[in-house]
Amino acid sequence: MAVAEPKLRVLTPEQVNAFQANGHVTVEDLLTPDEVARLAERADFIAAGKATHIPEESVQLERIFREGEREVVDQVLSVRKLYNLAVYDDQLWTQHAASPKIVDVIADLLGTDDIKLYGDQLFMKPPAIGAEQPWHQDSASWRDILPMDLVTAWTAIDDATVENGCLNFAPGTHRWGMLTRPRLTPLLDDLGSAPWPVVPAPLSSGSVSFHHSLVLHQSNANTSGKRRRGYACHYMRAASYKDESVTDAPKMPTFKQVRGRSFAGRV
Ligand SMILES: O=C(O)CCC(=O)C(=O)O
Repeated sequence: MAVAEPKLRVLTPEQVNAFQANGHVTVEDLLTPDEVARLAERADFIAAGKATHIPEESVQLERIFREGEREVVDQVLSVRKLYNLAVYDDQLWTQHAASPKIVDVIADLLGTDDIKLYGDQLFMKPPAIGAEQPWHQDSASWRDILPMDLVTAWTAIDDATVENGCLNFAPGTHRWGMLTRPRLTPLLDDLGSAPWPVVPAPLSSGSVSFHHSLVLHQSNANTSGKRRRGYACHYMRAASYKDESVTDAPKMPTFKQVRGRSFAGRV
């Protein structure tokens, strides 16, 4: 008997296949210019410290400011990242993290409607000083969440280019499972040469790149004169397990239900 294909809401079977093969896929122009403008305005409002409902721990400055190498002159252009924003900010939750535009794609990629938000990170990557994000697998941090197949929606607020530090992926590496140091080091030495290419994912403002939590990715320092803000929302199956024996994973606020069912005793 033929197995029924899952019904896709917005993606084509080719896009889902590309995600499964490479660990990432881009959806161009998912957001309208108005939606991006609202997101950009909210990002800067929060980065400026004007949103009193956002806890201080959700704001991280670039290292040169954290370590006192340089004094903060412009607060907005000194922030490295803002995180767990949609937990506290209704506007970002409603207009972005829980927006059907984004969540329909996540449902297609996870193959379920039962979805929770793990968290979010708004990478501000300021001009000239925005630091590099080294190669990593997201699930190496979120190692208490199983299965390790969370999906990140990374929305370009500004155009993300090779010059201002767009994401780079090592396609297919999500199929290697969790890469602990002894496995990761030789692979990192070879990345960028055959047969382990590195693929840049430049994005126009309003386009969204979706990536698997085990695919290796990084971004270079922003040495350009242009901003590169990107809002990353991380989604997981509502049926995921939380391994309570893992004590060194990030301490997260209560996970919010995005869509579908929740499950007793799970995340
Ligand atoms: O935006 C960046 O530079 C890094 C993003 C990232 O690592 C992620 O979204 O998982």
